Amino acid sequence: MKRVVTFGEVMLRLCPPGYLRLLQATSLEMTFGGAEVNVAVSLAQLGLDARFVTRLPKNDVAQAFINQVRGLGVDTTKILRGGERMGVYFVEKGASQRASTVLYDRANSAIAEITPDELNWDEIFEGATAFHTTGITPALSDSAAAAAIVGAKAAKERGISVSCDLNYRKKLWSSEKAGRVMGELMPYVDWCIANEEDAETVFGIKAADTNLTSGALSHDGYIEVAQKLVARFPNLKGVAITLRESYSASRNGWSGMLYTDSTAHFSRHYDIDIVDRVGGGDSFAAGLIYSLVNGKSAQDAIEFAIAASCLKHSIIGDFSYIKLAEVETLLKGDGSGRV
Ligand code: KDG
Repeated sequence: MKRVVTFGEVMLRLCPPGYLRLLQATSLEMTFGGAEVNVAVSLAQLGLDARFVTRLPKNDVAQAFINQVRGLGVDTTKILRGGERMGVYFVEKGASQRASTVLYDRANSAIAEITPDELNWDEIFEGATAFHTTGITPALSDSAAAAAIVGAKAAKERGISVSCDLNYRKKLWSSEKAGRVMGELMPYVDWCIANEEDAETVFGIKAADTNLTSGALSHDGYIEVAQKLVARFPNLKGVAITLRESYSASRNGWSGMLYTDSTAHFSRHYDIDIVDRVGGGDSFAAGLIYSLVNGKSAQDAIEFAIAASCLKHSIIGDFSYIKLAEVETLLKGDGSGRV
C-alpha cells in the first residue's frame, strides 16, 4: 500500500454543544484536530497508509488521541513523546450570518518545542511516496519551522512527492514572517495548496481582479494566482485552489482548480450545506494527495478532491470519516445529493 507521511500539530479541540457560545457553555465536547492530522485521518479513511508525525507529551490526553487515530487506521509509530502539553483549541460553531470562531491555547505545546534533530527522517520516510505539511507547522515556533523545512528537504532528496497547504493563520504569525519562512520551505514543495487570500498574505501574489472583500475571483483570476506561484517557485508541479463562495455560515458554493503543466482544470460546482467547516480544506488536500498517489489525471484529481471535501462538510469535527466508495458515488451523481 502507498504510504503518505504528514507532519504537524494535533490539538485537543473543545466545542460548546450545538451552537452555544463559550460564554453560555457549561460543558465542552472533546475531540482532536489539526490540519496535518486531519489529512492523515482522511487518507486513512480513503484507504491509504497514512503515517502522522508529531510530538506529544506523555500523558493520557495525548494517549487518548493516539488510541483514537490508530483505531481510524493512522500509523502513529513515529510520534515523538516529550514536552509538557498538547495544544488546545476552542471552536464555536457559527450559524446564519454568525461565523464560526476559533480560540487557540497552544503556546509552548510539545511540538512547538521540538528540535529538528529529534526526527529521524530515514525511519519516518521508510516506504513513503508522499509527504504533506502546512504553513501552520512552521508558524508554531522557529524550531518547528526548521523541522518542517528539514522534513520537506529530506523528502525531496528521497524522491518523495511533497505537498504543502499555505494555511496562513494570522493568530500565529505575521505575513512578513510567513513570507520569509514559507519562502524557505517552498523550494522543496511539488504541489502547493493555496487560496487567493493566503497567496496574497504570504507571498503578495494576487490576481489583477482580486477583491478580497467580495470573495471569489474569476476563473482567469485563479489561473493568474497559480501562474504567479509557479513563476515564483518553478519547482512546483502544480497549484490547487478551492473556489469558495460564501452564501452564509452554513452554506457555500464549492469547486476547485488544479493548475499543472500550464493547464488549469476546474472541477464541477456544488452548493453545500455545512455542519462544520473546519477540516474542509484538509479533506481537499487529502483528496488531492490520494489522487496524485494513485496516478489519476489532473481533471479526475480535482474532481475527486472537491467531492471528498464536499462530503467532509457534512461531518461535525475536524476529521473526515468519508470513505472511498462515498466519494465515488458522489462523483457518479448529478450533484443533487441523489444518485
Ligand atoms: O485546517 C483545519 C485547522 O485550521 C484546524 O484543525 C485547527 O490546525 C488548526 C489550526 O492551526 O488552525
